[in-house]
Amino acid sequence: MSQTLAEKFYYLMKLGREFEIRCKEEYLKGNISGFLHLAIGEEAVHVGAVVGFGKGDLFCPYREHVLALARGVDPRLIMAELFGKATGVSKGKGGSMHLYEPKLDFYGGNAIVAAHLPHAVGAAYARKLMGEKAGVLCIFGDGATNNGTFFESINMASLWEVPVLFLCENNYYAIGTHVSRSSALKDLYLKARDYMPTEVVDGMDVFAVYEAVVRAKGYIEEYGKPYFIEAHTYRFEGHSMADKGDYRSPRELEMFRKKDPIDLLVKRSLREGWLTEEQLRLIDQKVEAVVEESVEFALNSPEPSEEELYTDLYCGVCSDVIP
Ligand SMILES: Cc1ncc(C[n+]2csc(CCOP(=O)(O)OP(=O)(O)O)c2C)c(N)n1
Repeated sequence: MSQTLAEKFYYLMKLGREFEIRCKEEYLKGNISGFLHLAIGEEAVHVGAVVGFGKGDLFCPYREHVLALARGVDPRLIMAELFGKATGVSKGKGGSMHLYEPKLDFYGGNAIVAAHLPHAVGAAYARKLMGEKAGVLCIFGDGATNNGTFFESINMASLWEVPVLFLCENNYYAIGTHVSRSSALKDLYLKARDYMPTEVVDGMDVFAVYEAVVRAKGYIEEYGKPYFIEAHTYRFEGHSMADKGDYRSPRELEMFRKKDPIDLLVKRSLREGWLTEEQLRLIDQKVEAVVEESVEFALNSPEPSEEELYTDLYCGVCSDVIP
């Protein structure tokens, strides 16, 4: 079991890491524009949570490439979306912050901090009304817990008893503001403790995240009620490509780099005999090929047509404007 999981975790975390390193390169070449928020350093939370939760709806914030990959969204369609191409997962109209794949119950990618929390509660309410058990996984950052919609959402989820797992990814920063300068309560799980069961996990340890999420999923399925996890993690890059992240000291960065979630998984897997050097090398080769193929696909894909500007809108108003 641990062996199979270790292999799956390593593949998805490494895919997420290499995919994002390549995104950074393509952004610098000018192939990707707009916003680009990387999750390098946070792969254990994203992969552990998505694999652990399994079936159910997934709502997430704008730092969602690795979450989409872990969910099974085709890497080629994600890369094409980042390139703004018609073949992209959101037809090239969403970009990095708006990856969306309803076929996989992936409703993530939201630009407005904490705006997806009420959506997640609404979806969980709908699931409950339909008599479904699977529930909803809702991921958000530490900064989001200072937003009014956070408190409204945990209140309604608790009051209505809906199956939603709130997963707070505490990477200590909201853009350049440290959590100690924005939150009166530094232990973020305390904000939810009076409403639902809470726990804190080491977000650099993919097994710890996975196990906590499996536990939480069992709870929300059995009782149909919400649950809250705070995962401690770190982003190695700036907030977005527009941010160097130099409000953090080299010492702090160094300290967290020693806890690189992929390095930790590799060391543990070799020590426990779950994976060999040879297996790791083969997975690396596969990852390299998948990333390369996704860039080729994106480069060779067409731009969206002009008519696309008028599709997938909320109402028919724009149909009068089509040239
Ligand atoms: C409602 C709202 N307020 C402010 C912003 C500007 N903004 C974009 S990202 C961000 C920081 C959010 O930090 P956090 O929730 O911790 O997520 P992280 O970037 O660390 O993953 C802010 C304030 C926004 N997008 N939406």
